[in-house]
Amino acid sequence: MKKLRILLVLVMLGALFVGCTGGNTGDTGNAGSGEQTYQWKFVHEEAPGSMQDHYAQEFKRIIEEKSSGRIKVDIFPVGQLGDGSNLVELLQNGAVEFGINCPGATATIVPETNVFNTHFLLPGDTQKAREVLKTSPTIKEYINSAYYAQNMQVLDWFCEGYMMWTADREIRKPADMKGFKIRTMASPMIAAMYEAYGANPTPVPYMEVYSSLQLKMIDGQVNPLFAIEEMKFYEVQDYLILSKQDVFVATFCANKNYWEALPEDVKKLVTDSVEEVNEYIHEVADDLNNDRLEKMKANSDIKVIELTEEEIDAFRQASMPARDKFLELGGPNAKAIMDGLVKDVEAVMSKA
Ligand code: 6CS
Repeated sequence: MKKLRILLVLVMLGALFVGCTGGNTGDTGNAGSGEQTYQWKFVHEEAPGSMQDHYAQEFKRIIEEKSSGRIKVDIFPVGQLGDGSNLVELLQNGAVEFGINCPGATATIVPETNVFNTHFLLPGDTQKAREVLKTSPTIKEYINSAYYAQNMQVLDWFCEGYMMWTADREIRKPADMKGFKIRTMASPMIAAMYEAYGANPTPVPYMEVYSSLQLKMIDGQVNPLFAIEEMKFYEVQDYLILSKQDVFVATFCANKNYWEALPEDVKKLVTDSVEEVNEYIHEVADDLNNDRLEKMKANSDIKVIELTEEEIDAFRQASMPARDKFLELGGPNAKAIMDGLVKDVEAVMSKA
């Protein structure tokens, strides 16, 4: 079934880009890579207007401008070519050249990324979390290489905001989560975290979360504020809990073989553009999430719950034993990754 779906997408892509080979649309005839033109497919896992879409649109704008039109980027949001895990496969097998994915979608393909599904690990301040993603030697050494082994070249890491709960009930302490059917992305590490609170984590594809909430097949879900607003989850939930137990981390990657075959000048255009997009995305992240929170408050009667430090701390304590699950799941370097990331976070937090 999965193979059939990939085949269908490949046929669709072939029809869309008939005449193009491997994302290069041709050479005008002069020697050197300077005349080569490119048409790239860029997939992401979210709706138009989302954080990932902002990232993709800004990347397209900058690189098309920097390359004076030699490079064209076509963006495919979630649903057009599949959902999160389908998109990772398209990127791995080179059917698309570039894509954004997250540790929910790569949890079984690159198990090392499950470290980002650990609660209360990255700093609670999103700008500090961003600094960890930018500077962490552990990510470079172990996680980027794990992506590489799966045919993906990591180009950037960024964070989209805190993960927050929506629910059909008030949740202030782990005991309130007993038996709570929370929709999560399909990661055994995420499942272990919610099981530690006594909840019943249930994976559901992103595009089916709204209807599953509406039909009461699940009791709640977890996502950043911008996503809760744009996917309209708040319409079918009574409570929004500002829980902040983890931040949503995203990875921008190229297909490894495609990346390696690109001329150095084109790679540089990409890496220069990525540096600018990383700045941009972290500037818009907090505003986008805050604006969407205000929009939800204005457009619904959802009850917003701000947890106190003590209430958050009770979840922190309850989550700690579940960290060990990463040692089982996170591949041969799991311990080095967990210990290293804890140290990298401490290094960022100890700066003034
Ligand atoms: O919950 C999910 O499945 C999705 N949430 C976001 C914010 N991005 C992509 C992911 O698939």
